[in-house]
Amino acid sequence: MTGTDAAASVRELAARLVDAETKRTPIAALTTTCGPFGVGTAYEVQDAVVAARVQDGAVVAGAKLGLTSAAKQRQMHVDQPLYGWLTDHMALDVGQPLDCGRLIQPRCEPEIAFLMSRDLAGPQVTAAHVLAATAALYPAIDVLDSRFAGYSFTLPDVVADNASAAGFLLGGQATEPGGVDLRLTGLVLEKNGELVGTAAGAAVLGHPAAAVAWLVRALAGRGRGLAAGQVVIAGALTEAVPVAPGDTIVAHFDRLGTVELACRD
Ligand code: 0L1
Ligand code: MG
Repeated sequence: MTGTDAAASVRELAARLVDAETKRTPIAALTTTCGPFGVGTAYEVQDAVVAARVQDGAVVAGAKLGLTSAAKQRQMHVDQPLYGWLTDHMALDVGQPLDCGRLIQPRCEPEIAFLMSRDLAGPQVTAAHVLAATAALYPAIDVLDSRFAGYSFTLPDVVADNASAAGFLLGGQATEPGGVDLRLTGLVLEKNGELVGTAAGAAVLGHPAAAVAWLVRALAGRGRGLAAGQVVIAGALTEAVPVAPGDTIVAHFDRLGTVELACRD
């Protein structure tokens, strides 16, 4: 394939994903209908998907990590983390319900969010650098919505699909990172008042800040980094929970506070 053909096919794959999201119509996994492609190509498709949203007026608000816990990797049958991008259009405010009517097959999962106080980039960044560049930590809920029918995909598919990004909510309590050992941060997750998950921060690649450091190093490989003011959600502590109108998800984090999301039509 020539460089021009490859670029056209990246654009074509991205257009299918944008169309699926816009029309709320799931599609078959790209690797089944278009043939296999690698994770490198998948990130190019992801970039094209995000660029299309920016073209429509969205602003990149930060990044998300995915598949950072053994529970999520098992659930999705993959063996490595991934990242995607958050836009301002995905942001939910405290008390704002999730409009399920705009989504295909929404799921929610509890995460720890980092608000960056300064730019951070480079191939040697560690968890310590991440914590030093963090203004505040928040309890967060990641709203996922796979554009693939049956939530069925390979790692390149879900990378191309911008890590199933659909929404994110930060809780109302901001905590300075100094003095909090995020490995030991306990989590209790409830759906409609029933316990559906428990975990500790160490479920996220050993330490949520280490997960963000992995992201920064991965971005460095593509000549990119994080910017001051961006939010990073570091990856789920538990499996994702399917949600429908009428459901309420509450994530209680030790020290970091509680975040609650009501789902409506
Ligand atoms: O946030 C995530 O873990 C993204 C991974 C995508 C797989 C999923 O949709 O659960
Ligand atoms: Mg997530």
